[in-house]
Amino acid sequence: MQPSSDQDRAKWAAGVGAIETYVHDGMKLGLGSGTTSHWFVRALGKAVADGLDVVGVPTSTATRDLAMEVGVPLTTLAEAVRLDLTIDGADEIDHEGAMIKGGGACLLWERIVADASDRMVAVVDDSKVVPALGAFPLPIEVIPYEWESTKRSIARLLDKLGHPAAELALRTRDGAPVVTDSGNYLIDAHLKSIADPLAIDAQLNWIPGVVENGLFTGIADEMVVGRADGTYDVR
Ligand code: ABF
Repeated sequence: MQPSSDQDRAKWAAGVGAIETYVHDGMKLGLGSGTTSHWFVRALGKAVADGLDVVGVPTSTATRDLAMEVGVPLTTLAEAVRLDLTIDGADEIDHEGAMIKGGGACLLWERIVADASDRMVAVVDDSKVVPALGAFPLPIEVIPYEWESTKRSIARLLDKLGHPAAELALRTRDGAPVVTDSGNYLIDAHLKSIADPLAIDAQLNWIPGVVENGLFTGIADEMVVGRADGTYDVR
């Protein structure tokens, strides 16, 4: 499969750039989710076919299926214990490396795998790099039980943290709630501009019913930014 649009070429360039820059024989890798990560996984499959010796832990059932299709050997965190590196996409990333993730509904597994990794590298096309996070709605994974009450608690906390008018919406598809790989729901918080990502990241998960949130602060060590002309740079 070849990238056919400018944005796909930029995503592909980021995935290939991450392999060229960071991946070598013997590594245990976290395999991200979303279309950019999937270009990375396809390129990794090609490198494995050419002799690269790595194993991966997928961050979603979709990435697991793709890795199996393209021949990337898989393992689990139970077996690998620690990973050398996770390579994963983002919906937005600021210049310090703070990210919004979860637009693809995989944030919980992504955070678990990143947490078990010595290093995390974000792969993004250049449209994802922003001066301040928040134009992309912040995904918050909640358990289905009494989710409306959890949503009200989220609204109260966001109000306290400087976002009084945050619009919160249960993510739906074809009129039904989107269900994550862990059987949970997602609430998308439209915050417009997030002044203090660290405070929100730190406090959201204290709310009973919130499983994880998509603000990943202090997790990405570096980013590979791809461009439509097939070039990339490492920041
Ligand atoms: C994953 O996929 C997510 O955390 C993020 O939500 C999304 C980015 O998707 P894409 O690469 O398709 O833009 O990385």
